[in-house]
Parts: sequence; C-alpha cells; structure tokens
Amino acid sequence: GKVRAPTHIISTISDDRGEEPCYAGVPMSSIVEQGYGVGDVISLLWFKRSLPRYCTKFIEICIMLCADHGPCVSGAHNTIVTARAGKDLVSSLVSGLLTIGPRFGGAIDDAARYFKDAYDRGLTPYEFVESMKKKGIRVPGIGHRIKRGDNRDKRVELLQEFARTNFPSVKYMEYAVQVETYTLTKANNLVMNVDGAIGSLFLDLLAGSGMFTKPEIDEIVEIGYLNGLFVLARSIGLIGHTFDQKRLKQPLYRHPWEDVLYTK
Ligand code: Q5B
Repeated sequence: GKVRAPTHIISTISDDRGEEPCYAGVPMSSIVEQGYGVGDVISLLWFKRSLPRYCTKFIEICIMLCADHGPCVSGAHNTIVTARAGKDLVSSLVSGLLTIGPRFGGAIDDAARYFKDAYDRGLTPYEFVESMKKKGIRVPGIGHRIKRGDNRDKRVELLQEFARTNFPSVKYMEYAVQVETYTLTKANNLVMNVDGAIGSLFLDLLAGSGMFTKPEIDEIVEIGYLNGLFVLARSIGLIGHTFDQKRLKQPLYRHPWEDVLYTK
C-alpha cells in the first residue's frame, strides 16, 4: 500500500498551498472581505479559532495600550542606543525586545500563572502575597517604577473598564485588585501594572468566553502565550523609536561620566 514519507515539520496554524493563504482554515479573502482586524488574526494564528468580537477587541486594546511607553523604559532605551550606533532596523528592534522579561513587560504569563493558581486554590490575597514573600518571589503584575497608589496606570484602568462592561465574568481581575489592595498597604508603588491587568483579564477571557476547555486553558497558561501580546505590541513602538533616531540623525550615544559612580 501507500507509505507516507515521514515529514520533518508538523504545522497546524496556516497553509499557503492553495490559491490563497489560510489562517486556521480561514482564507485570506474572507479575512479581508469580512473586515477582520488584527485581534481576529491573532485569534486564528495563536488560538486556532475565531473569538467573539469583545475578545478580539480586548486583544486589540492590549496591543494599542502596550505599543509604547516613552523613550525612558528599558526596551526603548536599548533600541535608541542601538539605532544611534548606526545599526539597522532589525538589530535596533531586537536589542529592545531582548529587555522584555520578568521585570519589564514579560511578567504577564507569570502573573496569569500565579493569580490563577492562588484564586483556584482559594488563597486569600493575604495568604497569596505572604506565601510569595516567604518564597522570595516578587508578585508578577504588581509594582511599577513610576506609578503609585495615588498615580495609577491609566492603561490598567482602561482595560478594567472595558472588561467590566464587556466580559461575562471578571473574577480573576477582581482577585488581582484585592491582591493590589493588600500590596498597597505595604508600599505605595506596589500597584497593579499593565502586565498584571492583562494577565488577570486574559484568565477571565479564557474562562468566561466559553471558547476554551479547561485543559486548553491550562495548556495556554502553562506554555505562556501572553507575553507575546507585549512583545508584539512593543515592537510597534520600538520600530517607531528606530525611525525617530534615524530621522533625527542622532549621533553615537555615550553615557556621561557624571552619571556613573566609579568606585572600588
Ligand atoms: N517589591 C516592576 O520595582 C518592578 C514587588 C515587591 C512584592 C512585587 C517590580 C517588579 C514584578 C514584575 C512585573 C512588570 C521591577 C512591570 C512593565 C511595562 C512598563 C514599564 C514602564 C511599560 C519595579 C522596592 C521594594 C522591595 C521589593 C518590593 C517590588 N515589587 N514586592 N512583589 N511585585 N514587579 N513587571 O520600583 O523590602 O525594599 O527589599 O519586579 O510585574 O514592565 O513603564 O517602566 O509599559 O513599558 O524598582 O509599564 O515591582 O522597586 O526593586 O526598588 O523594590 O518593593 O522587594 O522591597 P522597583 P524595587 P524591600 S510593568
């Protein structure tokens, strides 16, 4: 009989063999003609399904809110220095992207993991935060260099407002808010940050939309899809910073001696 030659790659998200490319089985002409947005494309290529409009709108809001946060944050700083060293777009972009991690922008997956585990196990915010402290782990999604209890992050408020109006349930977000209420009693900078807001709200999207089974949710949280939202979004800003530096013909950056503590 017929013997199928073994393949070296398995792929399940897209196919370019026909007349037009398909994303998760949806042809490009449908994507364009039916007015799909970038949230729909992310749904198809990352989650392999079409999600309801409020979910894709939420994804798009995350992308817009995280696209940039000024020139002083870690990622933009690296990109600016690299562009000023005369490097090309891709080098400038990746040098900024490489700063995304547990402290900067890449705490979304861990925020989702820890908030989910704590909520599902019925831990009170006090028990959760204190158990993290005992383990010496900073609560992902909590804390910011410039935002404070009396100067909240507007992006967090906008995400929460959208979810409270559009999501069927915001139980994980409300739990994260309770965690924040407790951490704010410890220090004024321990506010919920944009990573914590996206992490907790994405749990609500996954659990409340009815579009994912429990094993699928566990797999998404375990693999860690959500930092991808920040990586994708911030690429927009980092590319902008590269063009900005080139347009401004900025010279090689050298950090001033006065701003370094030389010590033995
Ligand atoms: N402490 C974000 O730290 C930051 C604590 C904590 C318990 C916490 C810190 C942190 C978790 C990771 C996270 C995402 C490093 C942040 C982002 C995108 C951005 C960025 C932008 C954008 C800030 C002072 C004292 C110490 C610490 C304690 C701090 N955080 N305790 N849980 N989470 N958060 N990252 O201000 O007793 O003195 O030793 O790691 O969620 O990246 O705009 O810049 O869009 O670009 O440097 O918004 O919170 O505070 O390190 O001086 O700590 O607070 O243990 O206690 P800071 P530190 P003690 S959003």
